[in-house]
Amino acid sequence: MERTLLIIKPNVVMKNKTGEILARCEREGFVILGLKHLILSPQEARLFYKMHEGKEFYEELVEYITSGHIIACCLGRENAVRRLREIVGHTDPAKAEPGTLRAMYGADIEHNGVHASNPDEDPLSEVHFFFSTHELLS
Ligand code: 3AN
Repeated sequence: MERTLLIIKPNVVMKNKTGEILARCEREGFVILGLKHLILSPQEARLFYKMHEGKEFYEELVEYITSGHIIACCLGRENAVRRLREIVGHTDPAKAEPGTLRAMYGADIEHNGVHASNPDEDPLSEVHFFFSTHELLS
């Protein structure tokens, strides 16, 4: 079973939408292999978003992801990485297909509500940023 990482970002956690989003993922055939509720430190956030360092939105991205509790979730199913990206939708909620999570829960491109691992950016290393092997269902 392929694994990927979903993050529910602070404004969506605050709106009490975590259960809805996880239920949607389960309906789409994902198994919740690991789940954590946490606040990232600025140092952790900088490390997690290291590939965006230097871009004009980097500081704001760090500020947003550290602004409150997030949910980190390891999800598994066949073709998990690509399928979750489809369900999450375009980076900019205004351009996301209706019914995708960013269209439903994102506010704008800077506050787009959820993160899903990018197939080109080592999804498993993102999973293990948050979870050690013994914390995940096998
Ligand atoms: P995605 O999360 O769709 O793979 P990335 O990896 O390009 O998008 O960007 C990571 C995060 O950085 C996005 N989820 C979004 O919050 C933020 N971001 C990306 N592009 C912009 C932008 N042009 N302006 C503001 N924030 C952005």
